[in-house]
Amino acid sequence: MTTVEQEIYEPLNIETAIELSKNLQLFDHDDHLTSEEIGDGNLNLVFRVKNEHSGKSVIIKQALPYAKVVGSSWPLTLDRARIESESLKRTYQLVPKFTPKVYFSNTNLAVTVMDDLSDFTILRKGLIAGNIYPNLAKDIGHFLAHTLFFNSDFGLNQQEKKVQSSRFINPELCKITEDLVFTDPFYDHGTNNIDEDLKPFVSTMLWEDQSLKLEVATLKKAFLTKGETLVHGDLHTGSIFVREEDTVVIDPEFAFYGPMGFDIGAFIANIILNYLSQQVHLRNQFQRQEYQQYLLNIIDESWNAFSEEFTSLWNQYPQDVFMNIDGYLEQTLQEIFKDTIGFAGCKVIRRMIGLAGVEDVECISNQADRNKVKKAALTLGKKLIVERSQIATINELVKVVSEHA
Ligand code: SR1
Ligand code: MG
Repeated sequence: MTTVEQEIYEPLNIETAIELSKNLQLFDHDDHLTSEEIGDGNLNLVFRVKNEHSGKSVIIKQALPYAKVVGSSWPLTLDRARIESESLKRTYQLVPKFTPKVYFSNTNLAVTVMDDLSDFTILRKGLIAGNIYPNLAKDIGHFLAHTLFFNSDFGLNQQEKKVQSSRFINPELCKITEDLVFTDPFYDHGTNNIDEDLKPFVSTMLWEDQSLKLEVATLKKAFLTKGETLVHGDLHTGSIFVREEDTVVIDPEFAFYGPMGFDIGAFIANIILNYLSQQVHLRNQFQRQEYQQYLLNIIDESWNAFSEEFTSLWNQYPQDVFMNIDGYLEQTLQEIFKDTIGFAGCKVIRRMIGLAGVEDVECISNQADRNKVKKAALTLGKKLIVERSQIATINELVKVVSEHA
């Protein structure tokens, strides 16, 4: 039996999830509650506990002591549940509109209880279905500007930032990213998941290219060393919930103090992957062109919303005396942009050949079609990495992406 008082870790099941939510007094003891495990991610248990009569429901997320996607052979720290709940609480202070409210968290139980967003859809699924979300790009741009600015030395007291960064030391989850995003896909590594037919292409395109590896090494170094701000750390389209007009960002268990461009790069990479997959999903040429243009607009608008809002925050809430020096803002944005493109390239590549692919592409049942999309993605991902210094504006980035479908 799991009680709050005991605080002894054990994985929840549908019965103990109900028990826990009653013990937390989120429901009355005589309420008739239902519970289901709805987690479809790689790492955790997620329960929805609901009073069918009143309609009230909560989500209970619990970290497992291993990576669910692999099994108990891959042990993983429970501390990620603490990181996730602390990140959600901090983000809720900054952008409540885009963040689930946390009702309860407990480090020993590795549990976070939060808003149920059951009337929302996971963005990845919405994009695969070809849906349009008119506010998505501006919401993500706003979310990123506020979270990245107000957790950085530009927008947070610089001593407080040091204290805050110590609460988000996340070595095990960073190591997953260091391996799965920045290392393994660029070598013939056992964690990769590559169709035999694609191997010669991958070998020539990635593994034998020393100049590409030099660029990836530079990006990996930035990930390892640039503790600029509190990043979400895994901002793919499976970490975003959407309704027609609303956007909510979930799942920040990979949060740590890292480079500003990392989250934006992850978001753009996943939009790119959906864009490329629509070559197959949308067979009607007119519909495809229209939807792909919508996806290109998301890339353009999210960056523009981010940079405009970041600029406004920079001018209103400077924490550093140098922030009114001509050129400093432009130089900062340019550096973020260059990192964004490089990280996006790495993220695109990892999802095509590394552990944990994306449904947008993996759900293409015809092998030839799927591999065609993967080849286009690998070619584009590599170009983003090696040519990131030459892609100077968001319009140029959009043009490069549009040339690969
Ligand atoms: C073992 S975890 C695999 C991936 O799932 C998460 O969403 C992260 O992207 C991680 O790299
Ligand atoms: Mg996740």
